[in-house]
Amino acid sequence: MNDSPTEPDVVRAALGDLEGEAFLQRLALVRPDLDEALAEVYGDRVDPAAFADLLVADALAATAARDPALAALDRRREIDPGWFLAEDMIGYVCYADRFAGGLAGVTTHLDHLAELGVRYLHLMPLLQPRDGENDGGYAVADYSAVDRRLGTMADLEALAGEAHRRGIALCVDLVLNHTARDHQWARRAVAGDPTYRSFYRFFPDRTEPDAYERTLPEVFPDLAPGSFSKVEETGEWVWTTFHDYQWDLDWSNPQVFRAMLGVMLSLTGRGVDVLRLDAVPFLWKRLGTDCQNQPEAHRILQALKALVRLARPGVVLKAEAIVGPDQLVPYLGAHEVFRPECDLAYDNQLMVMLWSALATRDVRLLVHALSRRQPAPAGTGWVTYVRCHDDIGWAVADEDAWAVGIDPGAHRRFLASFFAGDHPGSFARGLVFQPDPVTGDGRTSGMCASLAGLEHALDLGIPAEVDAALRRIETLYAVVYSFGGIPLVYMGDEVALRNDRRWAGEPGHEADNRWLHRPRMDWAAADRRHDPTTLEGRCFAALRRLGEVRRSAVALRSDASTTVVPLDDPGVLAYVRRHPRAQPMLGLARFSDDPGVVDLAPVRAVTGVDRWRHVHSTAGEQAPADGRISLPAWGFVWLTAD
Ligand code: OTU
Repeated sequence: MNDSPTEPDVVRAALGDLEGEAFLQRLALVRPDLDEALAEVYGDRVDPAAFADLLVADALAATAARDPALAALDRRREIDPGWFLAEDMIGYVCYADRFAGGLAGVTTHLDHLAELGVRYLHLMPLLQPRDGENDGGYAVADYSAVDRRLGTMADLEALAGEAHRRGIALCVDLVLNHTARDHQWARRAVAGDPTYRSFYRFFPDRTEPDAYERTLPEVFPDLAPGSFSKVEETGEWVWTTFHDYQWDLDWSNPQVFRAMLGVMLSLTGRGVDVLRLDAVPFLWKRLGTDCQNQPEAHRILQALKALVRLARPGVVLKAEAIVGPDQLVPYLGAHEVFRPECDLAYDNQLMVMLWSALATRDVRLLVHALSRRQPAPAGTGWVTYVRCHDDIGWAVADEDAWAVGIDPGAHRRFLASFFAGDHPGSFARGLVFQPDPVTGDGRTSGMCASLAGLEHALDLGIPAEVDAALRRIETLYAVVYSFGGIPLVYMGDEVALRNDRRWAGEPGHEADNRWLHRPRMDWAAADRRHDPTTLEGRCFAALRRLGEVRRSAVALRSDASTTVVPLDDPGVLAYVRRHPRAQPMLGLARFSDDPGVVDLAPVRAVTGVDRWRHVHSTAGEQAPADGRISLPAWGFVWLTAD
């Protein structure tokens, strides 16, 4: 008897008739994508069809072991594949320990998230990292165990179960570009085991590293210069894009692919719904390039997606690719021919452009950059955000800046200086992260509230400045909640948490000022969230309300289209959201210290809509009259076609 996992009898024996039939249908759907991708990437190393069979067997075994409750969730999501693009998907991201002491603590704090309407919870890296410095958990020593400081796999399963009962999807980081140098694979490689030596990229001397470095940018020029590190035990060099303790995996090795697939199947088997795929642009290296966004990196993701669709049809993949817009949209499958790849990607560009507009009080760069971007392909979406655990890299495309008459280099340097509070008149209180002595560029660390001026305003003790800072925070989040994508609240922003001034005091953090914006949750502050006379109460009420309104607005779904409309006033961002099942909505956000009146004629020209009705705004009811609407300083309005 042929026991190939693609034989109907084998599949039915493993899964039963009904589930077996569904698996075979999915296999028929994804197998062409899988074969094509594997042939291109691994065709010279293995027989692609035999390798595909092996992977399908892994998928079959994982499907057979699927928990019935998770299988039921898969089924529901197959029926409603746009589940994660819905208007009620509101996200929250936190470190389990800094939010609530660990996984069990997160489970008991889900009520706090429920108040914000959260239906998507991203927990920062939670697998067992190396001891000592571990880049906030992005140096994994054991993919099969939960970080013992956070809890156990059983705690993770319990958390996923409780989240599902509350309708919350759980997102977890998967670091697939590199492992810690303390991982078993790396230890065995250093000990000379040929199987594991081929998991990494070793070089006997500097010849090849030097050749690669001629075109490789540095990710952490200050913390960890270069992209290769010396292996003390053997005297060789190993590829380390990030820190010297994070060893890049060699994805040209099919065994690496299979091992990581195993990790994905196992994590999703615990109830994880969304995998945040860290640093995906770096998976493939090619001499003479920047070794990012190579075609093979996309092929690898397409093959992984095909297998996830097969074994875990309800699971979503989120790309973390902090790259330019033209390089970014392909991670959502947008190639010449659409190829399923990741379902979600971070909208890094919107985030950068919002902060740029905040500093300059001018939206022209934002409008230009976002107008020319390709939309997310049907069935996929963005994750929109104001802040995250990383620094803000001032990824302003040269051509976008020149197009609106700005010198890109000077603008990037201005932004780094403005948000460090160095620029005259700046209200921001951040720090420069990784100043690059070669380019003069720098990135920015800091919490949303501190970058938006709250710390500065409180120090000045001027109530009007405090109001302005709170309105900036609300307006940034209003755009992120309505622009198209799953809005992701960064832990603490809901109660206007400021920078952690003691960030450098924790061992292993002193050299990395991203810890400035990775505070512990201040539960005393959070306890004031229902008191409207407090900062926390004002901020929390604003974010909660944004969520409530979003949940009731079909046109704010992630899969509604977004059209940015240039206005005559450079201080106002206007965007129209359209969905076949709803009236169009119009979002207006004012990036200016002064109130103003906006002429909506350009919006009428694009939409044909004459009459707009108030839905929500910073300050009271605001309706247009005679095709004009007045906006407060640093305020927003959401309108719907009447
Ligand atoms: C990611 O970021 C994580 O978000 C960081 O916290 C990690 O340090 C890093 O990976 C290493 O695991 O360069 O400055 O295009 O920009 O993966 C942050 C993607 C980073 C990279 C991104 C990376």
